[in-house]
Amino acid sequence: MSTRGTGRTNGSLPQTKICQFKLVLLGDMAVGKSSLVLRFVKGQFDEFQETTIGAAFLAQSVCLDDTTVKFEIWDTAGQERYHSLAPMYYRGAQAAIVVFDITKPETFERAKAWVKELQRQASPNIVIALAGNKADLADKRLVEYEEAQTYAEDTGLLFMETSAKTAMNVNELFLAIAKKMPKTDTQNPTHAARHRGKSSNEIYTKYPYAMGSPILIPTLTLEGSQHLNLKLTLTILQP
Ligand SMILES: Nc1nc2c(ncn2[C@@H]2O[C@H](COP(=O)(O)OP(=O)(O)OP(=O)(O)O)[C@@H](O)[C@H]2O)c(=O)[nH]1
Ligand SMILES: [Mg+2]
Repeated sequence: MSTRGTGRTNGSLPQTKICQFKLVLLGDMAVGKSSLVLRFVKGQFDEFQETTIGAAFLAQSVCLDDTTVKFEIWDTAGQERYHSLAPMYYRGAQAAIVVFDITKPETFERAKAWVKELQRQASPNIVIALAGNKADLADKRLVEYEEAQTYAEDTGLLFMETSAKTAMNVNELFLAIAKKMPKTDTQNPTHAARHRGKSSNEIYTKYPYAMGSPILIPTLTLEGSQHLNLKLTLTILQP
């Protein structure tokens, strides 16, 4: 996470503080992960949303008082064959949404397994939210609200039932997560990247240089779409 622009200038209006967090969505296939992201980022819903291959990256911000919370969202693929890729996306994530489908009990069990994996292997203070999606299909419900809520309470998770289709609780879920995120400044590579005018989803690697010489910084640029593309560029800085 990183912040900038804190404080006031000459006693005038407060500047907006910007905090940035990596958030990952996990859950069984077809539970509606991509649909929740599409609803949150673009306000849209697609009945024929295609299954995700690998992972997709999108960004969206929410405003909280004097703070803009920007989420860098990794929407993972739920198909079992992509399971081994998941650590790549939840590693370093400050927040996770684990999604299940309220009409499919097996997806609730899968969600519990994801929560266990996150608790064992993700960052120790990751904020985890559980989303019982497809709440619009209440007549086909097979996971009771109380059951999921009790599990979430016992496990220390945020919990909401959502519907990507009707937009129920979608913004509210991201907002609730944003409220739980720490708003303190931490210097990290993404912070440095933004100050060099680069997009925030870049990974900078340290590179030795001699005083007075140009500094070459190999930069891995992550460009998110349906597929994950990696591009290697060289950033040249004069000291
Ligand atoms: N009724 C209803 N359908 C939904 C909802 N959310 C998603 N769907 C539908 O469920 C199907 C799967 O949605 P996706 O968003 O692709 O699910 P996913 O979890 O991203 O699936 P993978 O990418 O395969 O892991 C699509 O046909 C969506 O239109 C919802 O809230 N209500
Ligand atoms: Mg998807």
